[in-house]
Amino acid sequence: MSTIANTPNVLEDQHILYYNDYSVCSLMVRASIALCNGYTDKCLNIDEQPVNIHLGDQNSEYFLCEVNPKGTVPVLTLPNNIRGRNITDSIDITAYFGKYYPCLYPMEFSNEIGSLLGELHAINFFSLTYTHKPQRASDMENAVEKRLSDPNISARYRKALQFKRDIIHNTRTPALTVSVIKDEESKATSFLSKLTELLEHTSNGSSNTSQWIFGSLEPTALDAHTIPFLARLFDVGREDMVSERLKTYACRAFKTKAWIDMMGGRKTVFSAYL
Ligand SMILES: N[C@@H](CCC(=O)N[C@@H](CS)C(=O)NCC(=O)O)C(=O)O
Repeated sequence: MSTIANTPNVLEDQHILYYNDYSVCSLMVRASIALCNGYTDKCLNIDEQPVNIHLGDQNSEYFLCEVNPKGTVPVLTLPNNIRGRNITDSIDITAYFGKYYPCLYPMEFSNEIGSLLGELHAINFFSLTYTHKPQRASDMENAVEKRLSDPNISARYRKALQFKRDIIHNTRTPALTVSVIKDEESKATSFLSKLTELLEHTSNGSSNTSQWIFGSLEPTALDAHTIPFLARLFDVGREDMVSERLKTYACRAFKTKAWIDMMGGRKTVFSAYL
């Protein structure tokens, strides 16, 4: 896997998508394109660059100082190297893709999609994923501390690493306490029950055979973000949180060529934390 050490060569109209195969938010944005390919004739030039977040590539000087100070993936850079305009959040990246893939936000559902995506991303995925793997948080802290212990790093890099360390302290380590995990589970349950209702509404008493949440012919942004989330819940043994209706929905989605090609048989969680 590549290390993010140097400024990549970028074509004029090219976007770069920094991602990781085991990052649920990266899978959400990649699914936004993968599921919708074939439903657009517009072309989006994207160079997909893997970032090995388990080896710490997101903590490199280049990544923290030039790509994303939060040291997270996914990140989308815009064409012509517009500095300081990288998109560093998966909801915003999918919204940007919506200009090229209108099926992601059909007009009649776009408000509901926005509000449900907000609800999904208010869930701390870290709490649900690493519930029984607290070493993930300490591994992250140690990786940053190790880089900070090098006396020869530049002042800007030291500052960036200290900022990243604060993020880990504030958002990762506390996410694994019993009470926070409980809160995140109940947020997830509430989100999932809304999806079950929507799917029941779509399939009940109508001849609609669409496989997607809103019964549309094409997948929306809500499908693109929900499918990786469900895959993640299954991978960490949380299938008991998922209704039968949602399981049927997920199984159908996992059989699409787009999903199979994107996942290449991988789980959504890095093997060391399974
Ligand atoms: N709100 C962000 C969250 C991004 C995020 O937390 N990414 C995780 C992977 S899913 C990451 O990069 N973790 C590595 C790290 O924090 O060092 C989004 O939706 O894109």
